[in-house]
Amino acid sequence: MPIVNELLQQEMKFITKPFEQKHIEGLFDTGDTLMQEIAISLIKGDNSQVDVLTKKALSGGYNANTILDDGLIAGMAVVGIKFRDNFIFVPEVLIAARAMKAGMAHIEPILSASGVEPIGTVIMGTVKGDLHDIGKNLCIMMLRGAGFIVHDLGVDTAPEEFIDAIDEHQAEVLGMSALLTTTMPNMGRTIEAFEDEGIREQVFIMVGGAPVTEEFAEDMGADGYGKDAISCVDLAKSFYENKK
Ligand code: B12
Repeated sequence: MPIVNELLQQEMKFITKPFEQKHIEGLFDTGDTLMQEIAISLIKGDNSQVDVLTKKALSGGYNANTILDDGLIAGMAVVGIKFRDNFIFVPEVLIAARAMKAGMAHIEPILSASGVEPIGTVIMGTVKGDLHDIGKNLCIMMLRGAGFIVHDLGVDTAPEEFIDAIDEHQAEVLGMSALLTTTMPNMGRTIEAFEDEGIREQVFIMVGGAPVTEEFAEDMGADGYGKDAISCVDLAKSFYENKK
């Protein structure tokens, strides 16, 4: 199915690389008009419209994950490419991020409302020097929805803060997020800090974020790499399952 929303079609002129055109078209291939409206509202940074449309979708029976993937994340993918290629700048991205949060505010209670016995405690944070938190927050929503207790350390988190939180909450799983190639090495530095404290073996460390790869994660000594929020949950679950 094609991109049916006219404004969204116009956005395709900003996507110049053929493989990215294919990728973006693939994100909208269900041809769902409401999901495309949510995406374009996010791209335009219209947070009140994202708020209204997300509520409309939920009351119309759309699944929270569908809205997240086919509306909000798909829209953010376009924003990312426009930002990288200098069609938009930091203020526009911040406005789009605010719109994303307006949608996520309705989705979070649904994804978090599992009511099951907690599986375990996870500490999550974005590494030192990095202010990106949308992906981390999505992971946290999904982890809570899957039955984990999650302590969110926010952004720009120093190695000692991760160590203190693990100690304070007696957590066994740590998740670090990084979105910048310049801050990715801070994941490795955090792992070294755990080694220096002699507590590396007590903690399962998982990492993620758009520029992070499986290979990079392995090289710096992480226990797991997740490409999205679903794999983040799978990783945390696998740790507890292997412990049994
Ligand atoms: C939104 C955004 C911003 C916003 C952040 C707002 C916020 N509250 O987060 C603002 C405007 C503040 C911003 C600032 C900057 N940004 Co920026 N930003 C983005 C953008 C467009 C989207 C990121 C995003 O939210 N994606 C959507 C989420 C859902 O995806 P995600 O984060 O990857 O998370 C998913 C997975 O990776 C995974 N995951 C994430 N974390 C974890 C953790 C674990 C444990 C696991 C298992 C999985 C996992 O699950 C998530 C859900 O599926 C990206 C482009 C892009 N496409 O990535 C650029 C991008 C990351 N930014 C970039 C840059 C350069 C900057 C700035 C340096 C710009 C500047 N000149 O000031 C600053 C840096 C500020 C800082 N110190 O951090 C570059 C990075 C380039 C590079 N190679 O390092 C990018 C790639 C844009 C580009 N193409 O050039 N940015």
